[in-house]
Parts: sequence; C-alpha cells; structure tokens
Amino acid sequence: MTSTRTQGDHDLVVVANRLPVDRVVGEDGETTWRRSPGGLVTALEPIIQQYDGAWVGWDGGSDGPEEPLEQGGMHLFPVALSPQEIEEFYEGFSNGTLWPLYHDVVAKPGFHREWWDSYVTVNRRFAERAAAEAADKALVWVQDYQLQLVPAMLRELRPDLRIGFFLHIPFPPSELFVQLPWRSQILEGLLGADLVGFQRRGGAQNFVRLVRQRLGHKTHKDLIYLEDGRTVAAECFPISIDVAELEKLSVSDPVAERAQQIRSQLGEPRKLLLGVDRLDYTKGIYDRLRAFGELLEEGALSVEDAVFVQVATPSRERVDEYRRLRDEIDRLVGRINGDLGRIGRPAISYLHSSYPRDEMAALYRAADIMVVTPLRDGMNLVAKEYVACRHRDDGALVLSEFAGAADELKQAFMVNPYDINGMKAAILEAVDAPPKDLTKRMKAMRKTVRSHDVSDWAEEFIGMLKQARPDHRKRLRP
Ligand code: GDG
Repeated sequence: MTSTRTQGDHDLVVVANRLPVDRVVGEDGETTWRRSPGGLVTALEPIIQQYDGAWVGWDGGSDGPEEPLEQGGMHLFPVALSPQEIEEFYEGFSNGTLWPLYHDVVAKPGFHREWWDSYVTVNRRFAERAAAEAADKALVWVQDYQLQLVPAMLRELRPDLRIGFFLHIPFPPSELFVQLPWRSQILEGLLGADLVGFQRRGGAQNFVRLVRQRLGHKTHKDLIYLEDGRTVAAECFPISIDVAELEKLSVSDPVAERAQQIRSQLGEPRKLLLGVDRLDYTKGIYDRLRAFGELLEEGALSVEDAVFVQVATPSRERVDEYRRLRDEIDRLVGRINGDLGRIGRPAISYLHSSYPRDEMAALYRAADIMVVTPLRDGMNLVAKEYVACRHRDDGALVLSEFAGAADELKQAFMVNPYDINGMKAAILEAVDAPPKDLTKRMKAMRKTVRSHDVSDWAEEFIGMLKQARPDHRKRLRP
C-alpha cells in the first residue's frame, strides 16, 4: 500500500530494515505476528511508546501485506519486498556488497549494477513510507547499512523533518570505502541526515574525512557544512544492552539451575570456554576454534579439564559465502573432535542453532571464559551480555581489539584475532589467571556496562537529534 497522504501524524518514526515483529504464516495460511527478540526492539520500544511513534520496516517475508498493524503500543508500517528484491537488495547489495566492504573486506564484496539499482528502488520505498507517516517537523531515525540512501531521499520529500541515521556496523577507512562504485551516492545519501551516528569515534572520523576529500565539503571536527547552509553532525554513540533485564534473568533460580546442569552435562570441566555468534565470517569463529584445537594438540589444555561450547546461530543461509563458512567450520570441528576428543569428552560442543534468551543467560553464567574474537565488529553485544551476567564478578573475557566493545571493556584479555599464537597465549592467560585478578577486571567491566545501557544510548541519540533545526539552518552544537 502506498499512502496518498503527504504527511502523517507520528512525531517519531523509526525506519529499519526489519520490523520489530516477524510474520508467521500458520499451516492454515493465517498470518500472525511475533515480537522479534533483540536489542534494538528493547531499546526503541519505550521511546516509540512515549512519542506514540511509528516503525517502518520489512516483515522478513516476500510480497507481504502492507497494512499497518499495532503491536506493543507501536504503530507498525510494513514495507513489502519482492523475491527479486530480497535477492538483489537484501542478500545482494546489503549483505554481499556493503557487509564485507564495511568489515575490512574479510570476504570479497560483489559489485553488481543490478544489486545497486535494487538498493536504490527499495531505499526509495522506505523513504516514501516514512515521509507519509511522519508528522510536521517529526523526528525520523533511520537504522543501519541497508538504508543509507533514505536520509537524502526523505529530506527531498520532507525538508521539515529532523533526520537521524545510526550505523550499527563499522564505517570503513577511506582506502576501502572508495572501492565502492557508488561511493558518492552513499555519502550524499547519509548527508541527508542532520545527525549521523557511529559505534566508534574512528567510524565518525572516517566519514568526515571522506566527505571532505571526496565531496569537497568544509568540515570542522565532527561537523560538516553543506552548501545549502545545513550542518550535519557525525558523532559516536556506542550501543549497549538492556542490563537490568539480563541481570534479572541471569540471577533467576531457573537460570542458575540450568547453568549448573550445563556444566554437569559437560562432565564438570575445570574450564568451560564459550563462543556465541551469528554464523558469520566476520566473527572469527574458525580461527578461534583453531587456536583452541592447537592448545589441546600441544597439551597446554586437555579435554579432561577444558571444553569449548560454540553456539553458532544460523544466519543468511542463502548467501554463498555463509554456506561455505558453515562447511569449513563443520569440517574443522569434526577434525578437532575426531583427533582430540574422548568418549563422553568432546573437545568442542558445537551447536548450530538458535536458543531462547534464558538458555543464553545460563550459558553466560556457566562459562568461565567467554571468547569473542571478531575480525571486525561494530560493537559486539555478546561481550557486554557476558559481563552483565557475571554478578559474582568472576569469569574472564577474551576480546578482539577489532570489536567496538574493546573501546569500553578495556580490562578484557585483548587479542588480535589474526594472530593465532597471540590468541592461544591470551586464552591460556585467562585460564591461569588468579581469581583476584579476574575479579578486579570483571568489577571494572561491570561498572562500565551498568553505567550505560541501551536506553541511555537511544535517549542520547534522540536528545541530540532534537537539537537539530534543519529549517532554521542552525548548527547542531554551539
Ligand atoms: C550488529 C553488529 C552490533 C545470538 N545467538 C542467539 C542470540 N544471539 C544474540 C546475542 C546478541 C545478538 O544476538 C548479536 O549481537 P552482536 O552485537 O553480537 O552481533 P550482530 O548480530 O552482528 O549485530 C554488531 C549490533 O548490530 C548492535 O548494534 O553490536 O557489531 O554487527 O544480543 O545474544 N539470542 C538468542 N538466541 C541465540 O541463539 N536469544
């Protein structure tokens, strides 16, 4: 459905690739909606309710209905994608071009003109839908790499709006970004916003440098001055988690019991190491397991006293690169377990599956060492979730310096995930660390995580966006 109205009545509109609900079609063909789990929904729901706001997004299916629906006090406006658009816009340009390009080119990005055309078409559809639902001078908050053209398209349709954009993944250095044949269009798209948010300071700096070098705009610190008199601010807003919710869950009796049960089912290992990731080539799962396998092979650890539990949540399974990765990890786990496991004592307990939130909390509670080693990651919420669940101030976090979370969780055992020997050394250091040292580190990390949760993140962004006065051409900050 395309609205014929040019203006709606919502003072806040969130525009994200996905709606906060999944469409479930039953056997009888009837459609029901299920709230999707995840941090973004938790973060934005209270703010949307406060503003009686709207959420524009795709329902995850093909050619779905576009009738608005109500869910948890939010007004939801579905955007339909055709099977071809899912292939070209979503799996193609978003996940086959931008995702690898923005993550240090750890996989080779595909540059296909038909993928780009589809990206433009779908971004326009999102922009039109948002334009139709936003009230006069409303706040519109566009989320993530799938929708980088929306800010400029929306500004053209509705110059009265205050438009914010937040990128959840890294923004790459200029040397990588300039490979993109459509680099100028993406930069222009983002500059339609009044406020462009990044996870890390470095991402904001990369963006400002690029618009200065490539588009010739004047810049000063985090501000970009456009010819039409508008000012765009590039700022960093590190995302967080719902700390209180996770703490409450992790100290609950069922979760505590389940954590004990997990350890006993694994044969009461002296050290339980844990990895939790979407099965994605940016997460460094392969090299992490290889490092653990070598430690066993060399006798630095033994299956009698250490086990690695790796949860790899199925992800983007229709994209070739992801299928290949799955096969490679399957083979590696098979080899390590075949060579080094004993009856009832596998080296790696590998779970290619998705679990409910309470099971995740139980795993975090059960694990002595959380191993988070992405090759590049916008933030990495798993690292923060582990810390939030360690209410006894114990446990160790091994963390890649290439995750956004490394800026905040400085007391982690830091690793370069490309350095296998370094990773092995850090894992051993964490295994052998005196409890006193672990407590000191975990206390400091818990203080950091608790001091800034996901609602602070959302409120800080919205607070700053409110100060933008696009029609008055005033600077965002004095
Ligand atoms: C992107 C950026 C940035 C995982 N498996 C299960 C499950 N999860 C949950 C985790 C965590 C979330 O999924 C994953 O978040 P990450 O931050 O680790 O990674 P991405 O999915 O790549 O997210 C990232 C994030 O956006 C937010 O801005 O931090 O850098 O790449 O919350 O717990 N949850 C449940 N079952 C599972 O099996 N319930």
